Amino acid sequence: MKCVRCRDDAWVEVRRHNASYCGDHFIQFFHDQVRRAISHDKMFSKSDQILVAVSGGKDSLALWDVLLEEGYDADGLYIDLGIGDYSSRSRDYSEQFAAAHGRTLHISDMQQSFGVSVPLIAEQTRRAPCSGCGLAKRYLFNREAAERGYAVVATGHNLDDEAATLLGNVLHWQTGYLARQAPVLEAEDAGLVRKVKPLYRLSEHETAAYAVIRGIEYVVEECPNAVGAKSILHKEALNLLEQASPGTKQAFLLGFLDKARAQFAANDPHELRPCIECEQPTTTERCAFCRLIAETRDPKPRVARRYGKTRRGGDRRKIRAGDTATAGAVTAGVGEAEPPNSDDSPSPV
Ligand code: Q46
Ligand code: ZN
Ligand code: ZN
Repeated sequence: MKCVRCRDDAWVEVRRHNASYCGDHFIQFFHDQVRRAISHDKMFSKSDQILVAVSGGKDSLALWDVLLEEGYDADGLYIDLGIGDYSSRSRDYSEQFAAAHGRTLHISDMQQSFGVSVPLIAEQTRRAPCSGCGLAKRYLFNREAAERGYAVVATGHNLDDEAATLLGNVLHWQTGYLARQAPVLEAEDAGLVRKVKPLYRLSEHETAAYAVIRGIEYVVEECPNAVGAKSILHKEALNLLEQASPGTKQAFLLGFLDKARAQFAANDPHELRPCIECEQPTTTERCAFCRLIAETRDPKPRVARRYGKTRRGGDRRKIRAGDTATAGAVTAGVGEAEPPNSDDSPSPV
């Protein structure tokens, strides 16, 4: 396999473009794709202060690296979710990257700020960990960016993430989420900061290759809560299609953005107002994050259900005094104006 630009030995194959590149030309290709996304979707300019949502993984660190290489003014924000060793290691990689590049990494520590962690939220509210986690991340990225005066939040969502999210949303016809699945979500007066995804034209394989070639050290292990998530199944399904027909994922995502998204967006009116507790934008009186924290601190007792047999042999639900569970009926957050991947799927940054 030879590089299509210089005929040297190729390191990375990009089948959907029917091309292979040596290390140097792959880095050029990667930059070209990021530049194209930024200009095509008018994401930001050199005068904007950008806050990169950093998780310590390959995508977010590759994003931060490419933006700095392109001359953008980009700092990082790491949210410590309190997920055991995984959080400690990913925080270390994020801090190492910031120190090596002489950039500011803001840290938002959920335990310190709110006295909760993702595992505690999951345990107390009996929601899937990724549900509370995704909601908290969307809330905190927006709030930290707004309070610190950043013009835009950039996340490391890649083509695989976006195509898998789209597939999940289509399979369940989540029209509200489809309306708000875009490489750019505009700022809104109510305190919603602009969100952008400059890597949405690059695959997961390509962001990993970029990180390796650039010598970026990142946390390789997955969050323990990612195991068994629906979005991984959706990625596998799309990988099968991609293998048989390179370009399928890109055609699926870009076709949606070009031809269908506007129709969903036109039917998605929403009005934002400040949360009565934290003043962050929400569509409800008290935002979903404030409700989530309150519920974690003070779980609502709820009658649990046990199953018994009916005379026909079917299941009958029996209620027993003293059984408890939580309602867990917290819906979208700040948040409400932007889509989670899905309620129980990982939300990478
Ligand atoms: S960190 Fe959070 Fe992810 Fe872990 S709990 Fe799920 S959403 S999987 S990208
Ligand atoms: Zn080359
Ligand atoms: Zn609130």
